[in-house]
This record gives sequence, structure tokens and C-alpha cells, in this order.
Amino acid sequence: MMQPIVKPGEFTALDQFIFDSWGYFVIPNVLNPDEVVECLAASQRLHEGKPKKVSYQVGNGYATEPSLERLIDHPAALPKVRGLYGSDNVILQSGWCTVQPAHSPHGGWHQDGSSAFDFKLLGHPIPLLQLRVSYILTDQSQPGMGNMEMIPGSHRSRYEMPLSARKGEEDCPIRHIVCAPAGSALVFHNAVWHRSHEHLLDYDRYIMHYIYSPPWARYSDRFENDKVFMEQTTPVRRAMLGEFEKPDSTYAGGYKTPLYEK
Ligand SMILES: O=C(O)CCC(=O)C(=O)O
Repeated sequence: MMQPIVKPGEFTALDQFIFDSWGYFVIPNVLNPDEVVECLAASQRLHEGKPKKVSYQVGNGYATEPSLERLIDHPAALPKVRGLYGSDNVILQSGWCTVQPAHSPHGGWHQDGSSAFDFKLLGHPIPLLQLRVSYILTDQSQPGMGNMEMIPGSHRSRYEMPLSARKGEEDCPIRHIVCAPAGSALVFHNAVWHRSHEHLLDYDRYIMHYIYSPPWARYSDRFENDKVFMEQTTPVRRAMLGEFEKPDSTYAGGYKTPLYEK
């Protein structure tokens, strides 16, 4: 099965072309096996006592789990985020840890956005406003492992996915099951139609999704940043969490770009 694989780090012209054509790509080997174990344990802690439902999500976990905090500005993925936006002024709008319970069916097809204001109202093609970097924390190298399923190029479709396909009355033959080992990162556009694929195995599947947006977007996993966390995190992460001081014309000239490492 063809997979849109790119190299970690530097954002290249080929990355740009693949993303523009399909609306997503995969970066393998972003996390080493020890990091996968740590992030998986953190995800399991976040979900303790929570409902075991398909794609059930817990937000803001990076504020309490250091292994997940480190992924906010991961050097394998951050250059892709800045490159795809064509701007260094990006924030982490939200971070969601999702579970796909053992032996569960696929999720529902959807595009990302906000049910409070449909991104389709903004025009066509739907702009990039929530760029997602999704760290795969359990093996998904074969179908049937709670993989992400995407419709390549659908971020540009003028037409919604028909209800018949969304309800499962007919299959969409261009659906693509993303196959990647644990530790890979899937980077995708908010307007790509996607869902979680069925999970046939005996353990719960976890993905940690980081959503990057322009700095004027409101947070969607928190109302405000936790003060103690903000004091102890790094200056770059503080800036990426949207913290800055500027009493006049908040998002006009002079917005402080995070001081990324070169
Ligand atoms: O990780 C998952 O289970 C699917 C998440 C998803 O599709 C979403 O949050 O939009």
C-alpha cells in the first residue's frame, strides 16, 4: 500500500508538493522506542477512569505529562508546521490524546474544524487553520490496528462526502489506511476527510494529536494556560502556547515570534 512518507526535520519542496496533493504525509521514526513507551504510559494515565469509547479524547495532557510536553516543539515535525503555514507565528491551539479501545469499530468520517463556526463558511478551498501532527503510540503498520483512515486530496473537494458513504451504506473506494509503526507522526490538513479505522487487537490504541493554528485562534482544549506549567516550561513552548504581552492592537505588528532554535 502506498504511503506518503517524508524525511524528518527540514521542510522541503517535495514535502510541500505531497501535502498539497494529498493533504497529509507521514514522518517515520520520530520517537525512539523508549520515547514511545513513555508517551504511551502518559496517554494511559490521562485516560485512567475515562470512558473507553472510539476516539474519546482528553485535552491539555502536555501540561501535566513531561513526555508529551516535549512533543510540542519536536524538531522532526516543527519545521513542517512552520513551512506549511509559511509563518513562524504559530500556536498550539490544542493537544488531544485519543483512545481506540481494543476490538472497536471504525470512527465516523469528518473534517476537523469547529462546530461553533463551520470552516466551510470561510470559502473554498477550506483554509489551513488547524494543522495536526499526530504521534502514533502503538503499532499501526498493518490495517486493523486503529489506524487513521484518510481520503487523499479531499481537503480540496467542493463536495461533502455523501451521507451514504458516511453512514457506511456504500464504501468509498479511495479511502486510504495510513500504515505506520509506533513513533511515526502523521501531519494533516483540517479539511481532509478522515476517521479512525477499526481496531481488531487486544490492547487499546493511543494517538497524541497536536493542533497548530495562527496565533489569533482561540484555544480549544483549555480556556487558559495553567500558570504553574507556564512558569516551568521553556520560552519557546510558552510562546507556542500563545502567551505574550502586548496591550495595544494585539495581533498587529510586533507580535513576538517564538525564538526557535536555528
Ligand atoms: O485518533 C483518533 O481516534 C481519531 C481522531 C480524529 O479523527 C479527530 O480528533 O479528529
